[in-house]
Amino acid sequence: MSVTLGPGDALLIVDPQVDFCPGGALAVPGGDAVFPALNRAAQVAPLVVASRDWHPADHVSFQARGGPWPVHCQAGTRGAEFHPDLDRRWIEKVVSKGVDRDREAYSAFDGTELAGWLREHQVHRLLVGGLATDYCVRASVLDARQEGFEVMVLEDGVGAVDVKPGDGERALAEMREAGASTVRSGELG
Ligand code: VGL
Ligand code: ZN
Repeated sequence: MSVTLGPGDALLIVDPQVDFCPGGALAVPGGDAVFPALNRAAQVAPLVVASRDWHPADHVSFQARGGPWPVHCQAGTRGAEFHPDLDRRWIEKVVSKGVDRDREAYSAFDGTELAGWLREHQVHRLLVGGLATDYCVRASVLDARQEGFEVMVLEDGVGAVDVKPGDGERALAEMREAGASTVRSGELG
């Protein structure tokens, strides 16, 4: 089965950042394996947008404040940068999330101008990949469905934290349940 991208389609790359890749502060196992698929998708997508986790130094999600996570994706630091393996040439728009010190925001739609920007660009279908499947990809896909977008998840372009084994698979099942389909980068034309 193949999927042709055209007008009305956009690729959303969720948090393709250094800290979510091996060697980073909150690494997804094998997280850097998503880049070949993401880069292939970016090359054929008519429009590409990326989100970034962009936290203040004392963010509520950090363990020092009782949150679940080590310090990660602190705005302006190396760990918050897009991973060097990401082909950034096609990215037209970057949205930052998790910027309020007292509020967690996993979804790329949460507190950002993303939905409006996509509508302004006549987007009705989103191809979504990035990190991590079980947190920010999941939340972004569920919000995208709520916002009325068609969604395809790029299966070889996502990676899970898997705090509990199977979290990534369960998240994918939830996204399908919400009406998202899945596609592999090799099927894109
Ligand atoms: C994420 C945990 C904490 C993500 C962000 O991008 O999936 N996960 N902050
Ligand atoms: Zn975060």
